[in-house]
Amino acid sequence: MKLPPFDEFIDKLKHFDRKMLSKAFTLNESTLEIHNDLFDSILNALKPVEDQSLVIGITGIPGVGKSTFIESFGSYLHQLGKKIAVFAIDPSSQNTQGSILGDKTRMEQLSRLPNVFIRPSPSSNQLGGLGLNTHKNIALAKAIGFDIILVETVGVGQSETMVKELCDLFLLLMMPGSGDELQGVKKGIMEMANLLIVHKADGELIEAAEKSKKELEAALHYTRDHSDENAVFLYSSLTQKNADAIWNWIERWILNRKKNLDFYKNRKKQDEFWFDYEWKQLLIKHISETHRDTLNDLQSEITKGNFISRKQIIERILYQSYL
Ligand SMILES: Nc1nc2c(ncn2[C@@H]2O[C@H](COP(=O)(O)OP(=O)(O)O)[C@@H](O)[C@H]2O)c(=O)[nH]1
Ligand SMILES: [Mg+2]
Repeated sequence: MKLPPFDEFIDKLKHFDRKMLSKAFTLNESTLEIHNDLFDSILNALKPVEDQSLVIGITGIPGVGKSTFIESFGSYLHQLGKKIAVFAIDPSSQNTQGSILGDKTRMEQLSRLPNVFIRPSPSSNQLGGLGLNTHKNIALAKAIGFDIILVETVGVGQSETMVKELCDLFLLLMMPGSGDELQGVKKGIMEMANLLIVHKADGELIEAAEKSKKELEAALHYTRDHSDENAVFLYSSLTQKNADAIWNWIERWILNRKKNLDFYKNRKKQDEFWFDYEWKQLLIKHISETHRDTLNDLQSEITKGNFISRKQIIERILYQSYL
């Protein structure tokens, strides 16, 4: 990878240079340690900024319109003068091919706007199945000075929990339609969401969308405290109807969270979560590299049908470490 001198690199990043942003994120997603080191130096060099960013996680079943929502609502936010970065997180999928193509075409207009940067989900194969350095990409986007960072969950399963650990506000998109359709959303996700949006509230779907909104509000009434009570909106990515109302709600909600310090407490907890995640990942990587032979030996024992106790695994690995 061809890179400019460090200071020039930093300067270009501060000016939202698309090519440089792309290179920087690649350094983070790379499996090469020197790339990761350079990325960390960049992050460190940019670090002491006044962070005004807002990270919004967006989830919902495939086809609910997450990518289209980002294109539509992102364009609305851009009109308000916001600098926007978009990421996708997909820890479960082995083949993200479809989503990359889908995201690219769905976010075409948005991706061309100035001060907007879209990072498609990395192909996990290329990253040895890990490549979950999205939290660091987000840290860089914050440090550079993006105002709004949108994170789309691509896979199903783990990704919602991961995104929850990355965002200040968790938004769930729902299909218009009643009870049965809602079951597509896993239990617990609805409780995790701070804001619910019944999407595709346009054309023939308007009536169904309004009905869903009422049902959701009734359901939430029993599970939520009063501050969250009205957090169900209708939206259409085609008409952008309610974009103002949604954005006003978000601004007020965030302001409240900042006032009562929950916003900052949540970020601190997330930093701790990712530190924990990171050192474990690094340890695994380190051990699989430095103890390849031992691990291979143990594996061939298993293949032969031999029993290996946990204690043996630990002893073999630690014994070798202290040789
Ligand atoms: N009628 C209508 N269709 C939409 C809207 N948003 C997205 N769609 C359609 O829903 C489908 C899935 O959208 P996509 O953004 O790829 O969903 P994702 O899998 O959740 O990212 C596409 O065919 C979109 O054109 C909307 O606001 N109204
Ligand atoms: Mg999508």
